[in-house]
Amino acid sequence: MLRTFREHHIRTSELLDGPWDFQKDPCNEGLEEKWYERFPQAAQSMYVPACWNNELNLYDYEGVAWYRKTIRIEETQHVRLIFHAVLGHSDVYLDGKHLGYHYGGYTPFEFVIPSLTAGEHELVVRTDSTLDRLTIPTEHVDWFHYGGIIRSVELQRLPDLYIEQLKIDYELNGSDADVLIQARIRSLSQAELTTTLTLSEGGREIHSEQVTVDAGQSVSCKVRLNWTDVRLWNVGQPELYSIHARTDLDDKVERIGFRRIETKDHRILINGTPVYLKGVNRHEEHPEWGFAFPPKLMHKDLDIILELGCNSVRGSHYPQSPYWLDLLDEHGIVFWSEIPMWGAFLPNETVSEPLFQERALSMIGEMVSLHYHHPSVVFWSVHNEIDSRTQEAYGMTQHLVRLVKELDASRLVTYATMYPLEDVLLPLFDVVGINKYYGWYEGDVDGFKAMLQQFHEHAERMGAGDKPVLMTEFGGAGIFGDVGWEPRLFSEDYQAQIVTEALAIFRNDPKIGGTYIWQFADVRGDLKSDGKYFRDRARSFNNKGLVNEYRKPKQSFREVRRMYRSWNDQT
Ligand code: ADA
Repeated sequence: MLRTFREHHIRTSELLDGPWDFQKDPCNEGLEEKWYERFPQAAQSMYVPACWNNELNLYDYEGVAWYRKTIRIEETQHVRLIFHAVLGHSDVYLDGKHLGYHYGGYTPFEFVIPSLTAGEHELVVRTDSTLDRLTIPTEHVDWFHYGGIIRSVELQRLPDLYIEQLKIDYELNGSDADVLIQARIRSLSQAELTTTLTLSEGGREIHSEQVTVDAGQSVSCKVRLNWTDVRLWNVGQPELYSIHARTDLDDKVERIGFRRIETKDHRILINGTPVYLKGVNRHEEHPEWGFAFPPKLMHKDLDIILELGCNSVRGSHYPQSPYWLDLLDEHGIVFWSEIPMWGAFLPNETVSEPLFQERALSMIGEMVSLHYHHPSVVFWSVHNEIDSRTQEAYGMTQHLVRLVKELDASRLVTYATMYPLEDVLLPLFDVVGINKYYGWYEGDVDGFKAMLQQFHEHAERMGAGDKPVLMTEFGGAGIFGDVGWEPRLFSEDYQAQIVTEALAIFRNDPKIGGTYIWQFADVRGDLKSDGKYFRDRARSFNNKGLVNEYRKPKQSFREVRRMYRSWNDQT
């Protein structure tokens, strides 16, 4: 299931999920040997969506792998193929012809194939999960180097005139909304065609017009409406509106929520009211599924996060599934969305590389377009822990922030810094996130107090003293089941102690607007026996979860639940 609601009532689609033929290509011979025309015999079967690393004998395979699926088309028709997420580089071929290339990992890409003839067709995907110095993330990243087609592949059937995009924007004035609905209708026909575009909300028609589209062209229809007394979406008050666009033979549903986001006095305001963000960092990862995280488990994650008393989640460190965001929309939970630029070991030269920047920009564009209508998304984050002390970082960040603002001026632009006291990027952002691990990687928990005092002074000097500051990462490892009489390193007791002490410090600092504990659940780490990074990751996991990888609570979970539940949502 891709969404919690139906996106189409007229347009038909099917998921190509299930077993595909699979062949790894460790020596990268497939291109030369034209596997896109002649797929090798020895292929094994691989379930889509999945990470191949979860299958036997493929645990640490990083590199090129090929997938093939034969599809049957009953009658000649226009087809839209959507790959909802494939890790790394992907090349897609249909009947031996190259449809296109995509680089990314957590956002969809698509191909429209006009008049695909009735009969059988061979769909081949070449993927490459290799991480290097110019990929995002680069090769040194603190999560497992998974590969594969991690979200569904969808085949939609399109009529001659189809709704290519439905975009909804609004300006709020109190509880009145000036709504702008834009529907782009594209023609796949050789002739001029006319259709009726109808818009409705909650079953009530709100607009109708005739639209004529020239052969092979598209038309953008803009509809402005004034709605009075809209029900506002808020934390814990998930008021949602579904807008249904219909043409004679096609349709599309988008769901929105009305809310206004601002910052004032170091706080995030939603609809004019300050919200203190009680959050966790969540990887969309599980040892059995990797990043191909099934919807059923999203419900469980949500239940646990609600039980914990959270009102916010940071989607560390990549755009998470629309199904997950639907759930957050439906429960009034604030979400932080980010691209997978993970910088703790990112060399400065990489930051200035045009290809690296180009990839970052396209990932931002795709993230914003994927999550645009979710009211839960309050923050767009452009990077995590890059060396934010340098002019190179400043140069790149300016481009990234400018793009986000152009694409969406209604939300807050942010990032997470690991160099709060020397950071030169502060003035570029609406909100600053700080990642620090006193009590774990450095000193003891009390170190937060002095650091924050110095940070606030630094922010003042940089002209950024009025911005909200969120503690976006802090915590320590606790191995599930390791409990005792004294809080030793790696015990549940020690983890619970440093997390709760840190939370108490942050709650007493009026300039801190919220906390995101690192992290919700334990996740697989990237450990190499010959590598120098992440050597402290016992069991090959990052063990800083409040719950373990199977979502069993540690002592820290119970302690944080006690604190988060006793804190007011407002300040
Ligand atoms: C960083 C990083 C996280 C994780 C964490 C840790 O702050 O952003 O992804 O690696 O440190 O556990 O050390």
